[in-house]
Amino acid sequence: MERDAALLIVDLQNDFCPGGALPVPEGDLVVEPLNRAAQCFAAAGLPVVASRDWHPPVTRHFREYGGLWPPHCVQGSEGAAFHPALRLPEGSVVISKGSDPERDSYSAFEAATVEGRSLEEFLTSKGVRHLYVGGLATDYCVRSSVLDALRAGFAVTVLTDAVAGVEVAPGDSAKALEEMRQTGAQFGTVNELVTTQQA
Ligand code: VGL
Repeated sequence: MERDAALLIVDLQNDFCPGGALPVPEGDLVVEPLNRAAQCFAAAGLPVVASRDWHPPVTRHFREYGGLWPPHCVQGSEGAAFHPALRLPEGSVVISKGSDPERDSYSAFEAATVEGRSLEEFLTSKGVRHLYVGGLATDYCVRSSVLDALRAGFAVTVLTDAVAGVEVAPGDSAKALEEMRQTGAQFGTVNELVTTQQA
């Protein structure tokens, strides 16, 4: 990776994995490649950011209150915890989103650090210009985060072997990836990253 790169791991939480409240089929398969990617970024001294969905129990995001989804990732619950096999390197930054009960907040660019800094502020303060993105779900939070990153002027590489989609309708993930590509995202894989880094 370039010196101005950072890794964004989107919403790798229990509720989005098999057995969770809003499971992404095979969502847990992205844990292993993202562990390798995170290790690679940390070893290079580059930032690793992990976003999490962090909803209050009552929010318009949930079906019962007018939204699309069953309750998931409620603040402090087991479902909102990161997947137990996810290994975030020391110094990784966790950002939370979805706490405003009036908003869906799919995008990590709506998330904030514990100190209340936005993702964009954090990345800019670190001199980051190129974001590598993996996580869940391709057709919702990954999509929104990637499109916002491009709009904010970052170069974006989607790690295609480290994303998985909800697929409310079959083909949603492919459609989302195509939209990201047309908006300017590049595609890569964790394997490529790790191999180039070792070379
Ligand atoms: C997500 C659906 C609802 C996601 C969040 O993380 O992609 N998907 N809320």
